[in-house]
Amino acid sequence: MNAKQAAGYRAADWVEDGMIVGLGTGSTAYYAIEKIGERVGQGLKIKAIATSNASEELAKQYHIPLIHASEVEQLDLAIDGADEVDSNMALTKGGGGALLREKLVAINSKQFIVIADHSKMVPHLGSFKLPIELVPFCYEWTLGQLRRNYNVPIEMRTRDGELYVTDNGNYIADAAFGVISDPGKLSQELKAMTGVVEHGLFVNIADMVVVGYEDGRTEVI
Ligand code: ABF
Repeated sequence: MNAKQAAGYRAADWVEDGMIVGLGTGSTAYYAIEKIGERVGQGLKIKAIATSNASEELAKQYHIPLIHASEVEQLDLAIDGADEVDSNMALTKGGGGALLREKLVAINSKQFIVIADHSKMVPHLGSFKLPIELVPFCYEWTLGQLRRNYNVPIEMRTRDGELYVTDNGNYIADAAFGVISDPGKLSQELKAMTGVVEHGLFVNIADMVVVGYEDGRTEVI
């Protein structure tokens, strides 16, 4: 069992009968969905909302019943990965491009559990480039404003030579801030910018972190 699998499998223990569960995105969330799917196969009765088309397809493979957000007012539990986790449980997310749906699911869940292999635990956020989701309309202007505001390398994410398009039809810029000393302040500044849809800083959103280790151990923070 690898570190991501250990964390993902352990987090599935918090899923109980009757819950509405948010399913995260990424290779760690993959294992949580796998274990939840296994338990659904053994009779666990839940409903779920996926944070990406990829996780939706995976849930369908495991016959995890999916519902639309309009059918519920709140989720009981969301389980998702992260690119970085700092000592205050602030997160960098969005390496997988699903940050907008991930944040909507996380903030509309009674409990948000982050699952991460130990390499994601950092003293300060920022080594991982911060994903910022931009409206396509005149994104060049928004990108220019970001570069002027912060004077750090910010590049548009591409895939196969084209601009990467999120499941929501937006673009992503990845910003190499380096150490982010005040994630809360940066989070508020970015959200105030016209043209910025969302960003990958999750501040004061995580309730718990399940850290996985290569020997299969897990640590709950
Ligand atoms: C997703 O999980 C993203 O927000 C984040 O980028 C990714 C982490 O990837 P992985 O679990 O594959 O390391 O939630």
